[in-house]
Amino acid sequence: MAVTGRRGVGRSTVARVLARSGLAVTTPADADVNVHVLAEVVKPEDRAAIETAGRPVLAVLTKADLIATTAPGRHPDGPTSVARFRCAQLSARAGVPIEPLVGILAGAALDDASWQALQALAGGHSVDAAVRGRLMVTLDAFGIRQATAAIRRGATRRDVDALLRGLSGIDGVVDAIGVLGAQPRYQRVLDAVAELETMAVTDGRISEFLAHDDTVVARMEAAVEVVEAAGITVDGGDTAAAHLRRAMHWQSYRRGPVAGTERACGADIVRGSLRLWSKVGGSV
Ligand SMILES: Nc1nc2c(ncn2[C@@H]2O[C@H](COP(=O)(O)OP(=O)(O)OP(=O)(O)O)[C@@H](O)[C@H]2O)c(=O)[nH]1
Ligand SMILES: [Mg+2]
Repeated sequence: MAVTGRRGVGRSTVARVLARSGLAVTTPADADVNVHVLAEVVKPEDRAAIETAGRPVLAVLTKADLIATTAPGRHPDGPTSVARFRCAQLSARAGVPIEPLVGILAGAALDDASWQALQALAGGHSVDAAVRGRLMVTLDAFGIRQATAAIRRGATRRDVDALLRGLSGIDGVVDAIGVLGAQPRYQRVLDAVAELETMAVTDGRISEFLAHDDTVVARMEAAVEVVEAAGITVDGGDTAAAHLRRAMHWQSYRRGPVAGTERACGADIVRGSLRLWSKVGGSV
């Protein structure tokens, strides 16, 4: 994916945490999905960037912690509920759904010095200005407040790492990218298969690769991601009966009135399911 957005909105932080989550961050020229980073507002240039992207765009409202800390009142649905509400409001202006993110909290686990400082703060002790300054950079006021409150409730270091990660919203962002990326990723698989099929005519190793169990199952998995991104559930059972049932279901699906990609997905799911079925000893 490519990470886009206005200067200073938090692009570098978002790119860093996405890379750490195992996603490939690349230039706009060869990305499948754009992650457009917003902070606080949707400006006309944001709309323009989203509309002219020419590919799926996920808008991310980062610095969601600043919204949580500046909005007045109590937040009965959790500290990031204000940010989620703001995302829903801004979404109409942006023209796409928006996921909230606290980029700084999605990063690495706490180091020893930060953990000790948070424990001290939670216990009502003071910490030296340099350490406190560093905590402000890595967690900001929101992260510090959430972490110290959790420690006072008895949270362990591992609990606090998990809490901060949960509050960051990174998992929601990664899932949403997975959904948007499913179709372009599958298209890449189809393009590669078409090219390999041409090469396989003169190279037996390539036809073996294409016919290999792992290849057939990988094609099915890419196809499953596409149909699941479209909101269709695929039976994930791994018994012979489940594989056969899935094969039959998708065989009738692909014969129905469906578009080209869906037909191709159906074919890949049928082929993968039958291969898995024969591997677990299924027979007619
Ligand atoms: N509170 C808070 N601060 C953040 C968050 N994400 C980034 N920042 C801070 O915002 C500032 C800018 O973040 P960057 O990620 O460098 O932003 P950028 O868009 O790459 O900026 P430029 O490259 O200068 O255009 C830094 O001081 C970050 O620490 C966040 O989720 N919450
Ligand atoms: Mg930057």
